[in-house]
Amino acid sequence: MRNLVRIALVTALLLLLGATVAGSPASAAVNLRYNTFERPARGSAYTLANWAQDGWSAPWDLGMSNRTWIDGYNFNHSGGQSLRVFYPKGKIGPEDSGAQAPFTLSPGREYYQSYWVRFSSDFSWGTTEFAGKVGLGLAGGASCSGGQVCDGYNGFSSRMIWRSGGKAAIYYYDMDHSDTYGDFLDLKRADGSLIYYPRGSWVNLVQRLKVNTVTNGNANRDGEIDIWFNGAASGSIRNLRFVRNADVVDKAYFSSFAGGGTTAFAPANDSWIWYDDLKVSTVRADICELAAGGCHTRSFEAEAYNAMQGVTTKTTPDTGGGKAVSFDTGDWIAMQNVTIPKAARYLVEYRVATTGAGSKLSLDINEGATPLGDRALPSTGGLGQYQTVSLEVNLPAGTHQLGLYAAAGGFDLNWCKITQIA
Ligand SMILES: [Ca+2]
Ligand SMILES: [Ca+2]
Repeated sequence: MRNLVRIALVTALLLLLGATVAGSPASAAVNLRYNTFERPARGSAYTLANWAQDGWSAPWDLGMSNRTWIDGYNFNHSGGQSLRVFYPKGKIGPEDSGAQAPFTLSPGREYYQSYWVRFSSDFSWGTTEFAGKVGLGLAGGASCSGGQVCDGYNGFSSRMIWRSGGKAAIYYYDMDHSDTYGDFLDLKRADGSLIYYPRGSWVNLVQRLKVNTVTNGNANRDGEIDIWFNGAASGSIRNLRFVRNADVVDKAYFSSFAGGGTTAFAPANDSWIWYDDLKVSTVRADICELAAGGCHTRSFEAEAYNAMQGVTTKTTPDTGGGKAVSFDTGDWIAMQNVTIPKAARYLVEYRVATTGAGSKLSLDINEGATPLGDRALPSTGGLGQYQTVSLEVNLPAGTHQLGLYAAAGGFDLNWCKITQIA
C-alpha cells in the first residue's frame, strides 16, 4: 500500500460509502446481467463457453463459434472491445447467417434489456426482400416464434428486426398475432417519423416486456412492450396476451441473422453487426441509458492530475496528440473532485503504452485506503503504441479523489475514462 502525502478529502461519510465497495451496487437488482466484451482475448470467436464464462448461459447456440469475433481493433462502444457478428452474402437463417442463443434468465414477469448496435458502413438489408433480426430479444416458456400459433401454452417472443431500407421494428409473438408470422411495430420518433438504423454508427436499443397476468387460466389483456431508441420512447404496445399458464420472461434471446424465409432476404454483400454493452435486468434503474443524461461518464487527461509522486510528462504520439504521463514502479497521480452521482458498476478505461509485459496499474479512492482494483497491462508493442484496456469496479456515490498507482511501472498513460455500466 502506498505511503501517502495527499490532500485530505476523507470524511466519515466517504469511508462509510467506501466500505460498501466490495459488494454489489446498492441499487442493482440481483437479476442484473451485462456484457462489455472486455474480458475475452481479442481476435477470437466468442463461443458459448466464452459467454458462459461472462455469466451468460444458454442450452444451445448457432453461429457463435464460427460467425462471431471479439473486435479489439476497429470498433467498440465501451472499453477496447466489442462483439462482431458476420452476415455472409447470400445466406439467411441462424444456421448460415449471424448467431443465435437463448440465454437463461431468472424467471420474471417484467424485464428490461439494453444493447448498443452498429451496422457495417455498407450493410446490406437484403437482395430483393428486406428483413433480419438484430440483437437481444426477450422470450419465455417455449418461445413461440417462427410462424407458430401462440396458444398461451407455448410461450412468446419479442425481438428487434430491420425492414426495408433498415427500418427499425419490434417483432413479437403473442396470442393474438394477426399474421401467419408475428406482429411488428415500426419504431417512431416523438414527431411520428419512422426510425431507420444508421450504418456506421452506434445506436442504443432498450426493450421492456411485461407478461400478462392470468386469472383462472384466462389471459388478462395487460401484457406490455415498450421500446426506446437512443433513450427516447419509440414504441409502445398495450393490452397484450402472451400466456394463459405460469410462463414468464426466462430468456434473453440473442437473435442476430438475415431473413426472412428465402434467399431473397440474404445480404447482397458481406455484412457485419457490432454489439456492445448488453444489459438485462428486472429493474429499470439498472438501465442507465434510460436515465436523464444517460449513463454517467467522465474522461481525464492523465497530465491534468492534481497531485502526483514520481511521474514525468511527455508529448504523446497517440491519436489526438497532447501529453501523456510516464510511470515507474511506485509512482502515482491523483484526480480530485471526481463526482460519482450514483453507486453503481463502472467501466474504467486506461489509454496506455507499455515497454513490455508486466506493468500493473492500481486504482483507489480515499487516499489509497479503498483499493478498487488492479489492471495488469499487456505489452502494447512499445511506448509509441497505445491500446485501451479496462477494468470494472463498483464506485460509491460521492465526490472522490481518484488515485492511479503504478504497482509495476514501465508505462505511459494518456487518458482515463469512467463510464457507468448499470
Ligand atoms: Ca466493450
Ligand atoms: Ca493526455
